[in-house]
Amino acid sequence: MKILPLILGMMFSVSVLAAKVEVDVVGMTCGMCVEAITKELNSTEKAENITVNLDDKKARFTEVKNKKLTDSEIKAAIKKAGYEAIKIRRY
Ligand SMILES: [Cu+2]
Repeated sequence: MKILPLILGMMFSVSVLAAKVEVDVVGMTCGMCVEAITKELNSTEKAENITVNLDDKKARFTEVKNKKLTDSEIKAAIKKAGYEAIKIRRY
């Protein structure tokens, strides 16, 4: 049984999976807030599948493959849009 290459292959494919990120944002109240935040996250060119939800006040996105968007970059982008990122989760 060639189990080792299989395990290594699985580990590799997990490591290159883009992280999903969820950010709690303070201050957004309407659709224009949603647009502003989406635009700033998009302009980092390190986030994709961006969704900003007004109901739960969260921004969600996946990191572009092999491009790590750090917590401080996320906070800076949200701040640039005029809001504050208070909690960042990766999973
Ligand atoms: Cu607004």
